[in-house]
Amino acid sequence: MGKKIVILLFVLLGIYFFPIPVFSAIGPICQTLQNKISAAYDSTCGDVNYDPVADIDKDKDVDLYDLTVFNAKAFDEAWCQSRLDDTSVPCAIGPICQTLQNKISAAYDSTCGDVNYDPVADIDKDKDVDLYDLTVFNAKAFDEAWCQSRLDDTSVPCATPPPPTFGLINPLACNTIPECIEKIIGFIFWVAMAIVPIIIIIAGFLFLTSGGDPEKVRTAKRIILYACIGLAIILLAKGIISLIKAIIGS
Ligand SMILES: [Ca+2]
Ligand SMILES: [Ca+2]
Repeated sequence: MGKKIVILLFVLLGIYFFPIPVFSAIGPICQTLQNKISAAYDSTCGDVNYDPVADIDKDKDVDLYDLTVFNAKAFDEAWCQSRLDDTSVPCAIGPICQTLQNKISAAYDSTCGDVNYDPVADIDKDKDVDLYDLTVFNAKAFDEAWCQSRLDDTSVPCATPPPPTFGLINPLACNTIPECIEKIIGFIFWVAMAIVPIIIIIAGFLFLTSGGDPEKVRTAKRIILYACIGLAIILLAKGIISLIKAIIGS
């Protein structure tokens, strides 16, 4: 009789001190919620593993507080279900990050040279706005200071286009229009220097062989005159270029 009472007392004490294994196995719904909290633990809005369902108190992060609240309710399947049903998202994107997001959307899938390419939207400055930029943004979308720093960074990663070249006169090896003009006039000058004496010799020959024919004499005089005028124009053009260069000091 006394032995039975002692055994009964031990059983009652055992139930009193170790009740959980007997009465409180975690249910499947709360298990699901616990798994979500574990997966999202130590994350905040914007993190890849952040899960608004796991953020029990909806304060934009999943931390010890959420776990503590869950542990207190871990055997209340109805409560766990209500948490699973509440898929509201506490994260709200701020106005600065919204501006940046708009820029990324507008420039999405563009590269240097495209009309809609925007260096501000090219977060990693690799000359295109693509999924990588969007992914980096999404991870920081709730960090207004970071978004501002991106908006402030207007540096352009694109290489500056080479100076325009003039294909038609490029054999003269010039890159700018004034340079090209100078080279062309220089070329004409040297051609004229070779041709003018020949023209004058021809005119002189005509003059000598005119035999007093006034028409031939006039022609010879005219050839000499035009050759001299042409030479004067070329000398003048070359002189003007030298003068301009002297004035602008290049
Ligand atoms: Ca929380
Ligand atoms: Ca990029």
